[in-house]
Amino acid sequence: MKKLLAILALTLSAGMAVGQVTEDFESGTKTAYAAADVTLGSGTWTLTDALLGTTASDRFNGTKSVRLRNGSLTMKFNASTAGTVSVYHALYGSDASQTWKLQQSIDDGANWTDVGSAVTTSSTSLAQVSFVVDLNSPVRFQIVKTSGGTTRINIDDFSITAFGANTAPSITDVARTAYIPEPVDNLTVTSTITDNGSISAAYLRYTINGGEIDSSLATNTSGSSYSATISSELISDGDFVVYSYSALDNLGAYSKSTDSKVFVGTTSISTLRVNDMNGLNVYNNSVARIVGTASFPNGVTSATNMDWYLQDESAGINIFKFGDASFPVEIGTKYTVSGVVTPFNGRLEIVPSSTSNIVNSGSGILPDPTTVVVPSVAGFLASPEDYEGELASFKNVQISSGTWPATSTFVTTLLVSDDGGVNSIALYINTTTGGIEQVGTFDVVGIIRQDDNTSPFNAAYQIVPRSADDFYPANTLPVELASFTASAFGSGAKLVWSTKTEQNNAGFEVERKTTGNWTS
Ligand SMILES: [Ca+2]
Ligand SMILES: [Ca+2]
Ligand SMILES: [Ca+2]
Repeated sequence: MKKLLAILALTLSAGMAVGQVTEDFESGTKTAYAAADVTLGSGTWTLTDALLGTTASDRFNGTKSVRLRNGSLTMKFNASTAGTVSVYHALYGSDASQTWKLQQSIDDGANWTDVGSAVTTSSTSLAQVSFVVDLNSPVRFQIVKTSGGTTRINIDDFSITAFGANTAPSITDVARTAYIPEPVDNLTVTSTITDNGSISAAYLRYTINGGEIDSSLATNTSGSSYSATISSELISDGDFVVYSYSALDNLGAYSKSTDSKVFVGTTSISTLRVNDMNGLNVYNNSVARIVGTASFPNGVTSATNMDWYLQDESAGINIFKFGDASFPVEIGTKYTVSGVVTPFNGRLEIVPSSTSNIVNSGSGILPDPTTVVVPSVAGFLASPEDYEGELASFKNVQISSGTWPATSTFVTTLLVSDDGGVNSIALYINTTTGGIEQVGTFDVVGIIRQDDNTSPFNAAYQIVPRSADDFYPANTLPVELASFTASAFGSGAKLVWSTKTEQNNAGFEVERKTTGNWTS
């Protein structure tokens, strides 16, 4: 194994020397979208409605990439020849899928023609795409957005090989056979690997829970298709697996695919909620399956997109998906959700690719959907990230800034405080939730949402009630039932209930009636 890794390391540098033009977008600075030239390592480029992005929502290798909105990035110099053009692309932030194309000019940028077909970017993981050009004369290139309007993509590591040069293997279509690998099954990953010569070896490289890199030899199953597995004996429920394909060609040129990241089986929500020192979630772009109870309904905060919350015994998380704003979600029902771990403005989301990845599992016993009773606004502000995504209750607050809107068609944010305005938190209300004006002191229940677009993402938390029923007179926040079921039990009846919140509650009194009045 050590020998293999040494060979891979040596050939990595050999492979990189092949490129005639390589641009990693690391050396320039451009912070505004307005069209301007920027001097980069390879030469001068014109970025039109594009900038060099460095934020947590940008996807890049290194520390920068181009963030392209509705424009283009264009070389202002020629490559002397061109064999293959390769480029990495990914969606910016949570932007929707969009398309772009590569164009070439053989007359110093006077006229442009398309190279290959338009490319659709639909993933938030950087993926490489290659275009065969094979032109033995000077040529320059540009990338132009062709759809998506003001949605954005990131472009990185643009490279042009010389005409006739050996190119490293192209690895595409890296795919797991199971979206969520189960601990009892081998984790099988397939890929397509092509080369201008031939492939001498291909491997699946992986780490489990951040351990040492291991690899398993890939089998050439047919044509350019490869398959490799990680044994089920190596993986358990909740394990975090990072893997990629690597390949060597007959001349020793080496390629590696971008990393894929997945949690095996079912993962607790708190496992996913780990941020680094800059407030960036360390599992960004991983795929995970979670099981919990719906704590916030769909359709309250967005008329166009799915936006609700799921909470398990450990923590809460936002479930977000473009479209499907009317997908039915019942508070208190258990759901199994699989999707991509995606931080957005400090808010941790699971983004399912389809509603088929949201399964109502409500017939089982509900996990206890504990509503966190916040000790005080000051207590909340001491560690707000502990509450983000969870249903929380605040007692004895007053509006400390802003005025309850007069109309019933509003979205507004007020500040509320329980200590006369010394410490305050935002209260988000809209048509659904703000129907009853709160005067004086009151209690309120809501999800803790975050909307902070600046690292380290430790500000801009707000309470978002689920409906007008989430407001209560001061210090009277009552018991909220999460579930109540009755079933035959011998000649009697078995009653099972769980609560979301209990304030000032002495206990429960069960009454029954056959005919006439209720009796204890
Ligand atoms: Ca870069
Ligand atoms: Ca080759
Ligand atoms: Ca957060």
